[in-house]
Amino acid sequence: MWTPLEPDLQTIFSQHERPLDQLASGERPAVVLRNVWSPEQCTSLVQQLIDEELLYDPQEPIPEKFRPQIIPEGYYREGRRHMPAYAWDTEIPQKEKARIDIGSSLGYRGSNREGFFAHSAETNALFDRLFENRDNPVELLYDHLQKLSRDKRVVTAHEPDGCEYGRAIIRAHYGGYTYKPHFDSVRLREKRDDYAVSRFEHQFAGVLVLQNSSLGDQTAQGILHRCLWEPDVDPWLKSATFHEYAEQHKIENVEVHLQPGDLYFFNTRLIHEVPGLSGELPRIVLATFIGFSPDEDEIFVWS
Ligand SMILES: O=C(O)CCC(=O)C(=O)O
Ligand SMILES: [Fe+2]
Repeated sequence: MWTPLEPDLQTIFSQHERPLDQLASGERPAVVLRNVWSPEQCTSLVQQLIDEELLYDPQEPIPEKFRPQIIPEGYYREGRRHMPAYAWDTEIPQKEKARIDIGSSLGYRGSNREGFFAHSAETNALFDRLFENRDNPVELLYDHLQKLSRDKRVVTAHEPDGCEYGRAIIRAHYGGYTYKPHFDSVRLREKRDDYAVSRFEHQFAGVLVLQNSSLGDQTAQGILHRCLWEPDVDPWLKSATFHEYAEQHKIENVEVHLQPGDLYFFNTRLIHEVPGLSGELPRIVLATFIGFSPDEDEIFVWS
């Protein structure tokens, strides 16, 4: 059975000395740390984001000012190209399925280097202000990652000239926004060899759930497939037929069932997805990418 390591650091360390190595090799699908933040802390942060008009209330029509910020499903850019590249060739993205980012996504903004670092500086200032007088979920995430690494230093990703990446991003997924089966890699997918983060051997995601989208007794949850990306999987990802490939090759998967306040880490080279659920509330997460090499002392975190 291919199952996540959980539910807390103590239990995980009693099974594995170095849990991040288990993610790097793909031996385990995820590290899940339950209830690291309370549901009340999650609700209160989401309310503050709505009050400050950084997110919109899903009960209201989409306010005009958010329209230009909407990121359609499947959107990412490659290398220095300024044209959007869609991860999936098949469908025209739908409008109501909206993603709003609070933060600076390298995947979305990285084709303009100067613009990306200027935007990241603004994000980091915004996060300083947002968490000035409240518990800081970004520090919480970095802190747990540091402990999981045992002896490495966890730092916000930066370039040799000192430019800092955004230290985390808050993403809200409205209207059943879906991440179809995909992988993430600055090295292998986005081909950003002009960024320092591309030197790491492994890329992980660290995601804290702030709000679930639920419909009846269902909630939107991520699925990890036991398949580390290789070029031969690409046609299946691009034509959105990965599930057929998985069936043919008997690829296992796990649904990682999370509540607000749960934090999980996984290897983003694993084919993964978050099927959307058009519930009452958007699924909201605090997300990071993580650069990890077994023989490097530093772990880089960005968004
Ligand atoms: O929202 C999530 O849980 C994961 C989204 C995702 O695909 C990623 O962060 O790489
Ligand atoms: Fe992803």
